[in-house]
Amino acid sequence: MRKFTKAIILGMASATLLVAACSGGGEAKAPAAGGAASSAGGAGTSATLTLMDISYSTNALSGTAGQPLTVNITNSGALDHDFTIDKIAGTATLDGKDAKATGQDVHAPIKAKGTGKVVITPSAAGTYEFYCTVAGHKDAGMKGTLTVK
Ligand SMILES: [Cu+2]
Repeated sequence: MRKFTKAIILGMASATLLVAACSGGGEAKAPAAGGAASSAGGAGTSATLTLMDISYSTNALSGTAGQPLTVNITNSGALDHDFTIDKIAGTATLDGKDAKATGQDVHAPIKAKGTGKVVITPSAAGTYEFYCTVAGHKDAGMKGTLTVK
């Protein structure tokens, strides 16, 4: 009687193992969730701006007060150009260095065929004109508006 009971228990145990083996090993596992969603990254936004002879690739940039706006600038022209904002409260850097200049809160000169990374963290919402200070360039159309919300 005791042996018989033991055999039943062993039988049940091995049946359970078989079921476990089937359900576990058979099907291909779905890829783990996650990995699809890219991380939101840090705060702030970025934009690209190309300086040409004589225009900007865009006349409209936008940012958010208190958050860094990174502007990746490429000068594709044969002339030196710049990206300048006379008055905007906050901080601004060009390639990691303070981009403030006399009379200008942002002044980022970019040599012909050069590049630069401007990071502006405006402290207040508003609209700010950006332009090229090289004589005649602003009048020729090298200007635009940065809108900060
Ligand atoms: Cu210019």
